Formats: sequence, C-alpha cells, structure tokens
Amino acid sequence: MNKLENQNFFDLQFKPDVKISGDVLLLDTTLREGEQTPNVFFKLEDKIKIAQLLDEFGVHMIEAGCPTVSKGVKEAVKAIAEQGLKAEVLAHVRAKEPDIEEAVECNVDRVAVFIATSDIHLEFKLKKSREQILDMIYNSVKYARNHGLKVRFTPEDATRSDPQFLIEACHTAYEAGADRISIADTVGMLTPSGMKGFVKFMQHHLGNSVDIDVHCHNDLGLAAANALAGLEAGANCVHATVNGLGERTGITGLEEISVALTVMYGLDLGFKLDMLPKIARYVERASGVVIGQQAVVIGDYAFSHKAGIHTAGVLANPKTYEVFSPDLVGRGRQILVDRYAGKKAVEQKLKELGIIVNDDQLSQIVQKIKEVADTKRNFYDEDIIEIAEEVLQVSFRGISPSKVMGLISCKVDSSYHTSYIVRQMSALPLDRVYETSGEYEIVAIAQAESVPELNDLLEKIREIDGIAHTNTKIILKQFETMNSNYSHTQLV
Ligand code: HCA
Ligand code: CU
Repeated sequence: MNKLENQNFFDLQFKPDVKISGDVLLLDTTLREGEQTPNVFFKLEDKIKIAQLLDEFGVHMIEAGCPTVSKGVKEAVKAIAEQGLKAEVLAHVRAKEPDIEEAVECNVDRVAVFIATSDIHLEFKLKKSREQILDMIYNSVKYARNHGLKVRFTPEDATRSDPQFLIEACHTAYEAGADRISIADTVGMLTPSGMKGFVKFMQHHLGNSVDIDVHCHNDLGLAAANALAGLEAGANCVHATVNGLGERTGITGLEEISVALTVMYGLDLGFKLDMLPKIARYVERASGVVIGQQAVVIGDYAFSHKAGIHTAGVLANPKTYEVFSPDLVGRGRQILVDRYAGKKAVEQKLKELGIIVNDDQLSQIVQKIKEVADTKRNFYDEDIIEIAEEVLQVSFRGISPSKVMGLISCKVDSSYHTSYIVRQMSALPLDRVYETSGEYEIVAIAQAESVPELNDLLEKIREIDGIAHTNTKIILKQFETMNSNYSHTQLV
C-alpha cells in the first residue's frame, strides 16, 4: 500500500465534492517573486541549488528571475536555464522588447510578459492609455514568439482591473501568441468565491484554448485558499514560493499547496513531499527569513501535540488530531509534556527516555510534573528525568567515579584451576573478583587513584601463573538502579 492510499483521512470526515484536474501544474517563483521579499538576496550558488532542489521535488515550471533587474540576476537566470532541468524555466519580463531580448540571451524556455491592466496602475504608475498598453502587449508577445519563446501573459493587478479591458488585454496577448494567462491577485484582495467567479469569467470570455495560472498574494492570509479555489474553477497552473516568500506578506507557499493538492484532493502529482523540510530549511538559510514555529507543514510545531486529551487521542490513533501523517512530508510527531499532559503522554515520554514505570509510579510522576510545570514556562526532558528519579528513588544520570575504575576480564590457562587463580587474585587490592561463565573465567573490579596505578595492578594480575590473557575496560560513569543495595565504590 503506498503512502497516499494509507492516508485515507477523509474516511473519517467528508470528501470535497469539487475535483481538481490531475493535469494541474505547479510553478515555483521563489527565485523571482521570492527574491522580492524585503531583505532577501540569493547568491548565485544558492539560486542554482534551489532550482535543482525544486526540480528534484517535481515542480513543473521554475520562474528563475527578471533578467533586466541586474547583471547578477541575469547571470542566475541563464545559469538555471542551462542546468538541463526537467522543469520549464521562465524569465519574468516587462512588456518591452529589450527585456525580452535579455530573456532570449538567457536561453529560457518561456517568458512571462507582465504589464498592469488596472486603471490605478495605468494612471499613477505607467502613465499610459489603455491603447498604449494593448500595443505594448501585442508587440512584446509577438516579439517573444518570433524569437522562439513560449509566452505567458500576466495582466498585473488583474483582480482590480476593469473586466472589459482585462479581457481585451488577454485577447490581445492570445492573438499575439501567448498560450497562458496568469490571474495576478497582486494585492491579495480576492476571496475564494471571488477567485472562482474570476476564473469562470475569464474562461467564458477567452475560451478553453488559453490555459490559466493563478498567482495569489497573501495580504489577508487567503493565498492558498484562493489558489485552490482558482484550480477548482478550472485554472491549471498554480504559482507558489518556498516558505510563501514574496512581496509584503508573500504568496501561496509551495509546502501548503503541494500537500493540500495531495491530501485534500487526492492527487498524485509526483511531488517528492518528503523533500519539503530540506527545501524549506535551505531557503530559510539562504533568504534569512525565519520559518515561523507554527508554519504549516514545515514549522516546528506542525506535528506537536500538547493537551492530555489530544496526546491520548494521537497515541491511540494519530488521525484523531492530524489531517495528514508527518511521514508524508518526511517529519515525525512530537508528544509534549508540561502541565497540560496526561498519563498517556507522560508514559510515552518516559518510554522514549528509557524509563519504565508501573501505574502507581506513573500517577505520582504525572502529579509531580503538574506541580513543577505550574511554576515555569519551559519544561524540559531533564525536568522529567529529575521528577522520575525522585519518585523512583534512583539516579538515571550516572555519576563519574572519583577514582579510576577498571573492569578486568581474565582468561585462565586450561591447565590451571580457576579457583586457584581467584585465591591468588583475592590477595591483590581489588574491589571484587567474580568467577564467570563465557569467554573469560574471571572478572574483577578494581579502582585506583590514577591510570598508572591501575596499570600497576594489572601488571600484578598478569604476573600470576595461569593467567593467559586480560581485557580491561575503564568505567566512565556509574548508575544506580532501583535494586542497588550496596555501593562498591565511593562516588563523589
Ligand atoms: C509583481 C508582479 C506579479 C506578477 C505575477 C505573475 C504580481 O507585482 O511584481 O506574473 O503572475 O503579483 O502581479 O508578481
Ligand atoms: Cu506577485
């Protein structure tokens, strides 16, 4: 049974009645949109590595950058285009011929030509008429097609554009040779139902021959929901960035969208989901944007369970409090212990720490944990060990002997009686001497002030007639057990 079949989470709940086509494509724009995150600068080596990781993960398209931004960005776009990746590599360009010229020089597969179509952008930013915009779209798309490039057209700020003009702009791009249109929710203003209506409207006016991308900004935390709604309505490509990077609050995260498509919609898009933590951590380091502890899929807390009721449920069946299993994304779950913990969680924790208790001891430990954890925020494994030691009256942490202790195993020559040798050893300053079964017939415990002194003692043992061979282990740490009823050495 493969991992996906094993999930079956909706057995317990409901199945979404809306399907998303299994042909859906995932475009990653960490290197373009993601580098537009405040304070983010990816080095060339990092960009290449990120592109390689994304390719291995299985994204279908990689938007590698906007070559006109700088020489360094152009160099990176070219280097990525020349990696021989499975994914289609794109350059993001303004609707200007010189921009496309630069993309051509980078050997990319496709250009994403963008220009704003909303009146507010036309008036205040571009200072151009609608006619001028349509000309720019037609000329730039045509130019790219004439240079052998595939073209996606992005009406920037599409969701705030006059619908009539938006359709006109998209038609113009289509006529000039664009085969994809990206619905850019540039300021993150849509809701999921708004996005659905938007996609349907576009399809109604543009027909089925144009493929639709959804590019959703997260200004109101709706980027992933809007993206899914767009796909449900028939868009067939979704834009994402690792860790949801991007301008302001970023866009749809690669981790959330890839897992949602798999788990919620039951699609097997061939993504290596267990690479997500590695990719996320790599981008975290390279970008300097720290992953939040509660970030979905990749945050530290994503699979941690705390309250007693939750942990008892999870220990009985993880599906009680997990929408998908952490091993789907190469992670493990954590059962936390603090004042919220119940017996099941504490028992599990103790087991993990190698401490086995009976029911009565467990109850006492749980009670003590609640008392101690009521007084402080951070409650560590060390605290649990300390409480268990107190309840069980043992030491789990071990103490380094104040003297040098040795465990000396002796092999006896077959022509000698073992007890004859033991009697001679008893005359030496050893702590204990045992006759044993197995490879060595005698084991002695010795202690000395120093290693040379222990060595002298060993020499004396070896001088005894009939000792064929010795094997000595230095004791590093000594532990008490529940049955320790004597102490053969003084521990300080
Ligand atoms: C931007 C442009 C863009 C383009 C999206 C796309 C947007 O604001 O820098 O090409 O699909 O959000 O409008 O990222
Ligand atoms: Cu954007």
